[in-house]
Amino acid sequence: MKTAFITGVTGQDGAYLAKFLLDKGYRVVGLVPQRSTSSFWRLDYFNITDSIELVYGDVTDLSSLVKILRTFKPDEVYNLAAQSFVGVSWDQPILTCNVTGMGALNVLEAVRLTDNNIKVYQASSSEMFGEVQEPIQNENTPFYPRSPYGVSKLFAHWMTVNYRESHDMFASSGILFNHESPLRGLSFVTRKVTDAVARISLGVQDKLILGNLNAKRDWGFAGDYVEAMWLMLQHDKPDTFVVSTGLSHSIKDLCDVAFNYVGLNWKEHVESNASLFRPAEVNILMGNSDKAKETLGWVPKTSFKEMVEMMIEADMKRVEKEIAKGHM
Ligand code: NAP
Ligand code: G4F
Repeated sequence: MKTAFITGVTGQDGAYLAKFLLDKGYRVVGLVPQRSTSSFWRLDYFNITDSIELVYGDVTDLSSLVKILRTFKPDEVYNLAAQSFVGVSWDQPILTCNVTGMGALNVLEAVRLTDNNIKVYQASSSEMFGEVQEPIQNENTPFYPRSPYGVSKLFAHWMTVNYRESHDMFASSGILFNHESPLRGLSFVTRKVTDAVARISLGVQDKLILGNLNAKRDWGFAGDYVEAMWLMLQHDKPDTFVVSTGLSHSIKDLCDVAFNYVGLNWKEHVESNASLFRPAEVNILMGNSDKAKETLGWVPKTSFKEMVEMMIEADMKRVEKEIAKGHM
């Protein structure tokens, strides 16, 4: 039986990946930072909390990582831990760089010090493309990050490449474009929209205040994307892969699809407020994942519309339960 160690196991991707690996027969060990905000609701969603061996530790604490690797001797490490909200990265640039950037280096260093045969997956991001240098981004597109988060992810990405080349480690970097699900955090725009659509259609909210409605993203489904992470570590050599759908939609398109699903007109409910604009925006992202398709056999299965509708269905159920409990 293979053992996988996942940092960020309590996050969106961590939960989908843990479920995916458990279904494949893996022993799954998950890192849990010891602080009051940690919650297992996403693992509970799949009913897998008790199937994972949860251990306290923190990616900013190298010693905790070394101890865990020595204890559990994993075959594969998936570094998903991050301060992953781009907007907050301007308010907490140092924390973001410590967790998202240095945290990744700590994971690589822990593997090098413990057993450099362990395969490592680094969760890189399309935010590294930032102010895009080519209309469609692939593995050869130059990077131009626009946020402290994007800069810290670029540091982590290049460290992954460097450990691959310097220490002969199996360290792969997945440059994943935005991916969403019913387990997405409420601060991200897709979930903010689908949650509001549920509340507005159930009569407990009227307006939705967003920031820049013209930004465009290449949005996929998290459940599809975790398979690509796993495939990267099953490949015969470590490498860098873009994972995307190849289609880009604006926030307006997102609102249109989401409000339409419940028979509402988004223009009657959505307002744009400049206070929610970012200091430096990533205006458009659109990825080319041909390399992942040709090398790993990976293709996205879920359409943008299916993904948005899945999120609204989940939010409707959750908000209905909240209303029934009188929590509104
Ligand atoms: P997420 O839901 O925000 O999950 C982040 C995880 O990191 C949480 O489990 C969080 O724990 C954990 N974490 C935060 N600080 C930590 C620390 N100091 N030590 C250990 N764990 C810590 O993010 P996600 O959407 O699942 O994304 C997974 C990874 O992929 C992240 O690295 C993200 O930057 C990257 N990524 C995401 C996307 C996307 O569209 N989702 C695209 C490209 C790349 P708590 O629950 O306790 O806060
Ligand atoms: O949903 P977002 O916050 O995601 P963003 O910034 O693209 O980052 C996500 O995807 C990255 C991959 O490219 C990940 F690496 C990262 O960890 C995260 O998962 O914002 C998407 C767009 C932005 O252009 C933002 O300005 O939506 C725009 N937006 C407009 N109004 C808003 C809002 N974003 C948020 N969060 N909230 C708004 O009210």
